Amino acid sequence: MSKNRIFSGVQPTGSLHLGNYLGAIRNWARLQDEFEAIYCVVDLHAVTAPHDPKELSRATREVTAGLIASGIDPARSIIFNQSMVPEHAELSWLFNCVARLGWLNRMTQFKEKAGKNRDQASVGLYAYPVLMAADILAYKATHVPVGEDQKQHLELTRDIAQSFNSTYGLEFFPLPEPQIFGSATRVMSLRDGRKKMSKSDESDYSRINMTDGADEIAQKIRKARTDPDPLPGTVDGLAQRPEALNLVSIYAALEDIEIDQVIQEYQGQGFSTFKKALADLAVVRLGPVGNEMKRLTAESGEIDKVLADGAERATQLSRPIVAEVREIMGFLDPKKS
Ligand code: AQP
Repeated sequence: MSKNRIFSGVQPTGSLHLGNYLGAIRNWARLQDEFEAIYCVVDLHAVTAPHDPKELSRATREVTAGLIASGIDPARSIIFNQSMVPEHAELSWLFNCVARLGWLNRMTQFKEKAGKNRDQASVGLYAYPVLMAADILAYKATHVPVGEDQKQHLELTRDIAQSFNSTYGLEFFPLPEPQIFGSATRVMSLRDGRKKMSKSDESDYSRINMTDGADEIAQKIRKARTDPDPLPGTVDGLAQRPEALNLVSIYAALEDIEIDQVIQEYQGQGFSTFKKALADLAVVRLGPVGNEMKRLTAESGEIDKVLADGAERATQLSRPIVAEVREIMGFLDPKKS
């Protein structure tokens, strides 16, 4: 029996950070055994906000290096950049004509990202979830690893698939299921435990980049915001302490253990001791990944080869699916008549 297929993407909008690693990429590497996996550097999504062209190509290579260095094997899984496979943009347009304005108006990420200056946001930022639906359905992916923040977009993908199927009276698209990890980690900013760690945060001290060296990692953790109390004796004791909870959660994720176990080991200790242990652990876990990323990006030919090969394999999968969509919708192909 053929394996189920997963699709997931990451934007080349800046430097990859610990949140991307623990919340997504590390898990994607683990899913390769169970699924046929397609991982996409979603560069078309990255231009929904103003961008620097040189930085886009640099970040595209660096993100690709991050995927490989985190254990995604380009021989087993498909790794490519979205703009190289035109089926994404084409299917996205067709889905723009399936999705309803009311559905998009409910998307909270657009509201957050557009902020108060909504009239100045790009149409692309508004239609972002429709492109995401096209990314997934161009491969008839059955599962999508998503964090909490992307669940609403996956619901929209299912709505689009269902609406397409019922309009044309076919079971053409699967309704993709979220693939949520038991230990999924939402990593928060080191400066504010209520905000997620993000590439676009102005402060570099808010995040640990995957390419940060040992000294930078240690310094950022040392300077991370905390409160004056020692670590509590139970997980409930972290409830009103978002910064403390964040650091304990990061430790648990890096060590692949439950938060409870971290609490048992460090209860009653102050943050100077705990931060030192966390920094040591982060350096051990992230150091080799960051070094491999640097090695791979220094040899840009290697990355470009992976992306070119991945785009070819992705095209082989998506082209016949999108051709069938065209036919179902009634577009004339004079070459066939
Ligand atoms: N802080 C986080 N904790 C856990 N998971 C996270 N992800 C991102 N930040 C965290 C997950 O990483 C995957 C790729 O995300 P993305 O780069 O495509 O987009 P994003 O979620 O918008 O990430 P950023 O860092 O916040 O980027 P910007 O600043 O450009 O918007 C996704 O699976 C995401 O859930």
